[in-house]
Amino acid sequence: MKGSGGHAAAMRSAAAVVLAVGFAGGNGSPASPSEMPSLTVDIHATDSGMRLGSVLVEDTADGARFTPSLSGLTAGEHGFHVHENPDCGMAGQNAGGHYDPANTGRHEGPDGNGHLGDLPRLAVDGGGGATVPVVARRVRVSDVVGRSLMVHAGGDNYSDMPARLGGGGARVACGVIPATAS
Ligand SMILES: [Cu+2]
Ligand SMILES: [Zn+2]
Repeated sequence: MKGSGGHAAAMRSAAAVVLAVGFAGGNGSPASPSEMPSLTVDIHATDSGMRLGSVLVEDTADGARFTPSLSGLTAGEHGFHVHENPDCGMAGQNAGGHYDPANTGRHEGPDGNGHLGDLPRLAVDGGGGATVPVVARRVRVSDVVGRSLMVHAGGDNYSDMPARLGGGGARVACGVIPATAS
């Protein structure tokens, strides 16, 4: 029976919180905190501008999950990052650098402590399609809204050595991440 009084008190204060939130919310705002935020990013080739598909970004308990539905890429692994600016122009150069809100200046991949935008490599099958989701454990959807998503020509060794930024080279496909999630 120990603690039952505390439980009752907790129930009362929880009820008070619900009441307070109800008043604060006023009439109308359809907040549904049980649903994880998500958004969809349309991806285009940076050279031709052709639409290659999209990437669904969702929060999960393990971090942000990026689920690609892409075609028209080259087979193999590709560097895949969140870049700073919501602009894919100039062959992707307008997107700026890897998103790095903590100003680490380091490319260390998804399990490092460098750029927050360092996502796991994107796997592309022999037919040029990408459908395998990746999860970036340090990232939340709210971190990446209003940025851009980039696919590089080459892979990513999650290091600045021997080549900077994982060595992925050219920016072949890009999409602007919407400014708000739903
Ligand atoms: Cu990149
Ligand atoms: Zn990086």
